[in-house]
Amino acid sequence: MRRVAVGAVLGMLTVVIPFSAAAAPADPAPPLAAYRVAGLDNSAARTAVANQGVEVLAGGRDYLEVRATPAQADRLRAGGLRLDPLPATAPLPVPVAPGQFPIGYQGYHTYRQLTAELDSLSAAHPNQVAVSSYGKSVQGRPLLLVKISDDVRVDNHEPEVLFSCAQHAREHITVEMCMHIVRRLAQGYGTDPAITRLLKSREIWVMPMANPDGAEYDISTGLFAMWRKNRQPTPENREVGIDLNRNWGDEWGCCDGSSSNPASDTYHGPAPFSAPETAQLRDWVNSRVIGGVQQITAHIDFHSFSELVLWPYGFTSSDTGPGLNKSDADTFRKLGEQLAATNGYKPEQSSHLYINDGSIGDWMWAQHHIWSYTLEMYPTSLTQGGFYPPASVIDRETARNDAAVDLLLTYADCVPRITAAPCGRR
Ligand code: 0X9
Ligand code: ZN
Repeated sequence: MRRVAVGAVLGMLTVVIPFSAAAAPADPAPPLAAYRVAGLDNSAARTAVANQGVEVLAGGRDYLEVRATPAQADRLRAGGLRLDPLPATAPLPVPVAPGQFPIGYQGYHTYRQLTAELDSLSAAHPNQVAVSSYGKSVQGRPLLLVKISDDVRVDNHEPEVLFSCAQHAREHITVEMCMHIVRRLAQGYGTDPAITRLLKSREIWVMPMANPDGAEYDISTGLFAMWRKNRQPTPENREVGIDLNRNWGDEWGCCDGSSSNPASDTYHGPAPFSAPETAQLRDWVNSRVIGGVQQITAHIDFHSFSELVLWPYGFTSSDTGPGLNKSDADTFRKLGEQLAATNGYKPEQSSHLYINDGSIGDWMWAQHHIWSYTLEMYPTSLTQGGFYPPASVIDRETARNDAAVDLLLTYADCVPRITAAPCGRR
């Protein structure tokens, strides 16, 4: 494996971008630099920047943070935009060993550490925590599934809630979020009355690492690879990886909210559900339809970074769309705003950030009418560590979402009651 340090300085980090030997390109990859693009005060402006092929890392009310080649940066400037380079503010992290998190990051879980901690949690709480898998990744890693309830052996038709994490490889803090949920709920059962009540009336599912191959690849050198996609080879074009959150089958590739270029970080794959990681997650969610009724009523897909609460649709800038009427949109907004009030994130419809098609949230709603939110965790900027905040923030930033998690669980019996709308399905 040949490694090319491109010297892309990203806030806290200098990033080393790896190339597999098989994929060694004739020309070195153009250097990427990080910028804050200012003055983007509407979704159309942000989507236009995203469609230049730059890597969108984060976004807010009137800006995006991107990585761009010099040519892309010149094009954006020529279009009248202001690009502020994001400065390097910290030295390169010190690696410990290939496949391990660097110094300062060891509170994060590798895949192996994740399975070990889940096993010990289920051994300590055998009635509350059951660990299984819903399939296998491209490279054969079991896709981990955790069930949490008052008695996990019984399927008793209570409202079910799903939390999924780390569809995107480098968003390691989301793995910690899912682990924190499992730990807090398991340990709180029988000791914390509110958690005990929730576990007695809900069945909770957690997928702590939806893209294990990508997450492991991201730390495979001992430094961070800034990897986002899965690790699925696309042999004919010598690229690797599908963006799982562009590979879902609702309005897949419809709307310039993803890329058909296998080299892109938002490559949507050759077909909907062409990634085994999305296909098997889909199959598992479909399997929760029992007696014609989808048991899962609410869902959070955790991402980082930007500190946002997002809801469907992502593929259209319209507030309504197929199967999503005005009343649904009001409910999404109301609960989204209440979730955001608990953690200080910014609430908005997903497409209002930028258009994205083929996302998990759009599919969950369109296919199953699951109230699906995307939470973009800490921080808000590359200058605070971007995808790689130090492990010292994990406890604070995962506990920051406790109230949001509990609120979603609380409303899971009837989310529309938040707007006094009827509960039943249309
Ligand atoms: O673009 C994405 O996939 C997510 N942001 S990230 O920076 N983590 O890549 C946001 C997707 C939100 N989509 C919907 N909720 N529809
Ligand atoms: Zn993400």
